[in-house]
Amino acid sequence: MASFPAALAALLVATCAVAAAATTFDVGDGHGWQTGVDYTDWTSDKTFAVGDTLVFNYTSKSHTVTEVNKSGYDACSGGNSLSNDDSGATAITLTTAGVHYFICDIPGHCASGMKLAVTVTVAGGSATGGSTIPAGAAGGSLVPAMSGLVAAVAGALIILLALF
Ligand SMILES: *[C@@H]1O[C@H](CO)[C@@H](O)[C@H](O)[C@H]1NC(C)=O
Ligand SMILES: *[C@@H]1O[C@H](CO)[C@@H](O)[C@H](O)[C@H]1NC(C)=O
Ligand SMILES: [Cu+2]
Repeated sequence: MASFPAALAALLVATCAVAAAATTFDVGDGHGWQTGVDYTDWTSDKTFAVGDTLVFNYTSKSHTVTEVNKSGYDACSGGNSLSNDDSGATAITLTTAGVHYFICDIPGHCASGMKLAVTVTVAGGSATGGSTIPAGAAGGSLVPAMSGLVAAVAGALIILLALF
């Protein structure tokens, strides 16, 4: 008969398999956050999920990481920012699905390439990389993630029953 700790470990492994997929992205990789980098190109081979973190690396005060809406992104305007930081090491955890927009608010820098748009999908959801999820539709996309969790917990319980 299996020991209780072994069964508990099986439960933890099955549950964490669903929850532990968060990724940390270094924006621009080796280039960091600066002018002259094509951030659209940088995002093109990546997918971003709720829970992932963006780390912007730059010289403090030389740039800003300013989250704006689409209008601000298109116009390179930080006037109605959702958040703003110039610490030099800005970490943004993506907490909602949809498109998130970031610009540098130093005059001229956004026009010189410092603009980043990331499409964030619900972790474990079925949305594909190229699609755009309107912020208002996030609730519906939670269903696949929740059913995945329910399946994992059910699976763990079956393992527990088999062991005892
Ligand atoms: C941040 O950028 C500086 C200068 O560009 C570089 O020396 C450093 O390694 C970078 N740090 C990280 C964590 O990428
Ligand atoms: C962005 O924010 C501004 C100011 O709050 C607002 O006027 C504008 O309609 C917003 N644009 C979008 C696309 O949400
Ligand atoms: Cu800048």
